[in-house]
Amino acid sequence: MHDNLYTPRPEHKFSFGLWTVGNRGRDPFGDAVRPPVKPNDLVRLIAEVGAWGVNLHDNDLVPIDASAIDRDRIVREFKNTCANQGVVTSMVSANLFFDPIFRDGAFTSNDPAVRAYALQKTLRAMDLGAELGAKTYVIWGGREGTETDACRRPDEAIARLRDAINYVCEYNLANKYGYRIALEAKPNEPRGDTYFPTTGAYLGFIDSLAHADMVGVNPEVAHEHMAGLNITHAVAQAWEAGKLFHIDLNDQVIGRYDQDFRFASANPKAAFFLVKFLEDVGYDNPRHFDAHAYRTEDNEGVKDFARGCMRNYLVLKEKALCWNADAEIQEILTEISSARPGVPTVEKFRESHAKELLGYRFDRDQIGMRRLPYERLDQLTIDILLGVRGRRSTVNSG
Ligand code: DIG
Ligand code: MN
Ligand code: MN
Repeated sequence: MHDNLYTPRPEHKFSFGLWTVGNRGRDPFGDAVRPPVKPNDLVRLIAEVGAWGVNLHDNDLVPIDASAIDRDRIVREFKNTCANQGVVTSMVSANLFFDPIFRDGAFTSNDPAVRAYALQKTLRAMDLGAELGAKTYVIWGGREGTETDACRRPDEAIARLRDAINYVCEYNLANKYGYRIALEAKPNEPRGDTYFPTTGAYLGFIDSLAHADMVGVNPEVAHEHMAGLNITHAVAQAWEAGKLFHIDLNDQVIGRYDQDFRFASANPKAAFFLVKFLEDVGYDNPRHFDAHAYRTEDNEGVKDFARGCMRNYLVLKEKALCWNADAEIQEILTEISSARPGVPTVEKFRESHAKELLGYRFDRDQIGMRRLPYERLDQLTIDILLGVRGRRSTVNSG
């Protein structure tokens, strides 16, 4: 009975990029270990494991030098496969990082021709995504950065990126594509330092855009972890600002290169609080697993990887329900945040309130004595995560 709780369904909006389940295991120190899988077969794999959507960069599907006729045939066949498999194309992006022309960036490159080519490639990727029905367009500036800041002033790079995104937004409007543009941050790799290294940096940038309402963020777990940050805090800030348009779920050991591990496989506690947040607030945009199988896996292992991403999300979703339903946890939460009779609280400013606040004498010692049983609260969380407490536990919970 319980396992159908962990069976992915379309309403979960789980998606995988062609480059994730199609990852061949290449790394900086080793060649591919898995045979290539064609995009249409990857869509079949995505359907087989029970996911809802597929994402792609332009060249994951259409080779960079494909003729117009080949491009149209490839797109037509892909659309048919997606329709037959019941898989939606939920997000699209342009690969502005693999071809050598982008070795010094794309939109922020010093070379005006490179910046123009990056824009052309982006517009064509938007056309492609619109044909496939995608409604989210992700911009990940993987090469937008430096190894030495001698190459350009960072404020010039910022201005170039703003010009490009403003142009993209105008193109979106002119063609009535209806995209929401999601900016994805990463602190480094493949560049030594990447502009806009964190989700917070992008949140501080979006309001300077001409069409800020059309632009949000696509936080990635591994990327915030690489920066040593708390992914749930970054996601909460984006949500609170109405800018959480998309999310890249995976996992990562802090302080390492971009590991793109199976979701929740490295730090299940951090993943739990992220899932709890997303479910508590009713996040309803795609849940994209931007991750890949261990290099040690064969193509069957890739399915284990994909199933594990979705299973872990759903297991943690159920743990969040247990946590929210736990009477002792809820009692602690009420106790630690209750107001005190007769003691002022923070309210909207008004003269009379400020007068009362200024005239009140806070008893610091008495207030400071409130117990904060966070050890107990966190242990209850760990007990639920380890399965010794909660709705399914048969053990007397300690
Ligand atoms: C890497 O984390 C980036 C690229 O794979 C892609 O552009 C984006 C969308 O998931 N994530
Ligand atoms: Mn990544
Ligand atoms: Mn990503």
